[in-house]
Amino acid sequence: MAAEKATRSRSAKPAKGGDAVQPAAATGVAAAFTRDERLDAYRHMLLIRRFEEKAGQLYGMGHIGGFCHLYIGQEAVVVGMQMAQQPGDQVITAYRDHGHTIATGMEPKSVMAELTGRRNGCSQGKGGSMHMFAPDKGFYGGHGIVGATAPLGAGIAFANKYRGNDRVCVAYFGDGAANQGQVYEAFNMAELWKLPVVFIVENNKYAMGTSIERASSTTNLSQRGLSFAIPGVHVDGMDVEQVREAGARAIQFARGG
Ligand SMILES: Cc1ncc(C[n+]2csc(CCOP(=O)(O)OP(=O)(O)O)c2C)c(N)n1
Ligand SMILES: [Mg+2]
Repeated sequence: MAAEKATRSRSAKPAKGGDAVQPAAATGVAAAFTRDERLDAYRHMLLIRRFEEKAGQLYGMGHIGGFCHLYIGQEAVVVGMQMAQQPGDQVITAYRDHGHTIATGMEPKSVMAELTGRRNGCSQGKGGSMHMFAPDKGFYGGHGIVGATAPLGAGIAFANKYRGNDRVCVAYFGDGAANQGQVYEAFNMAELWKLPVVFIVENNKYAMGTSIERASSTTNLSQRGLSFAIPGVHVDGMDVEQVREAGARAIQFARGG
């Protein structure tokens, strides 16, 4: 009872800048969301959505230089995964990274300052949209090279295993990236060395202008790891509860080696 009260008062605050998504209170992988967890998830998804809408406007007005890839529509993926992680677990993603920076607890002001090229941005205004970084929050970027987050994520997981720190790295990439050779080299090493890494394919059905049907010989990307003995599940990325549940199972599996 006392523990429940403490949880309530902690998460009853509105999501504001710099609040990371809270890890799930329950340890069971199939546990249902509590009311507070639902609110926390909703507030973070909404924060990311509103942030991205503003970023899109500012880009259109010419205040954001270079690239600006928005995460609108994919909010439930990073928020659900973040809830499934434990403190200390790491995240690495490609260039569609504003949602990941906010979910891991980066101050939205410093993300916006980075987008608009200011010195108080999280990368001193020199990285812009694709190159944000906050290792103190377990966030390892923000990478412009499509597919590279698979081997980089496996590398972070290799370091975790070497150090015996019990951390898991969650490595995101897109459906287009899933056709790259380096992804499969990383899959092979990850399974061969039992690295604590979870690969998340964010399948938004397009890679630039090319649909997945035109670019991929098989379109159920969750099965791409099977020939390396890596199990995978297809999850509805619009459903934050499904994402957390599947993510918690995957993370538990990866942490077990
Ligand atoms: C190695 C490499 N090849 C090509 C590109 C050019 N490029 C930028 S985005 C993109 C499509 C990636 O699509 P996907 O992985 O589905 O990610 P999404 O943009 O849908 O999140 C490509 C080919 C790149 N950045 N890096
Ligand atoms: Mg895509």
